[in-house]
Amino acid sequence: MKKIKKYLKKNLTKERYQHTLGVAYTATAMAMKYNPDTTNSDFIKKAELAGLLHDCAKNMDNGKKIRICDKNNISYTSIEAENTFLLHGKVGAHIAKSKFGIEDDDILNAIIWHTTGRPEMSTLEKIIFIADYIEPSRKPIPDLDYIRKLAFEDLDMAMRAILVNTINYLQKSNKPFDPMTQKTYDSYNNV
Ligand code: DGI
Ligand code: FE
Ligand code: FE
Repeated sequence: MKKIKKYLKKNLTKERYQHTLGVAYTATAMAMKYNPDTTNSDFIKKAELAGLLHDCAKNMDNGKKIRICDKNNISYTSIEAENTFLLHGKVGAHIAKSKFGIEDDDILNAIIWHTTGRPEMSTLEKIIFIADYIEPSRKPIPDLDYIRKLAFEDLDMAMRAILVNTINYLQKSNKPFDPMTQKTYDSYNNV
């Protein structure tokens, strides 16, 4: 944990580091609420680790992210190549694994999918996706405090509310959709 925080402090902007700590403790609190096995705190620890590492590649320069993908056989789409910020999850998971020895697939997937989501996410994946959106230092977004409450009541309702906001935001600002963002949205609106 110390080594990870040191890396983050060095490689992230001050604001991004602050956001990261916010996601880590929000995810920790959510994991306390949604822990599937209350005889131990493994799940809570996983949420903290995934929260700490989810944006570890966020401030990396674009060329470096692409080089890391190419070197390590991490595939990416043309949309990801053109909007390289979409790659910070995949590259972040690679750093989590190669630099910090994280092998747990649930943690790695939570990092990989935290920006676009994906259909049929695990509880940990949902927690990181939601914590990323609601952590205390997030700038005000429509319905934010309503979603903060939902997050501790019903994970899927919180997911749906965030996806609706995200799709609206992307449409309004004419940003290209990653097909996975659309797929995630559709999966929540056909239930
Ligand atoms: O890294 P963070 O800023 O903490 O959060 P994030 O990784 O969830 O990224 C959030 C941004 O990603 C937000 O501005 C919405 C945007 N986003 C999510 N899905 C898509 C997307 N942007 C584009 N262009 N396309 C998407 O499908
Ligand atoms: Fe992110
Ligand atoms: Fe984030």
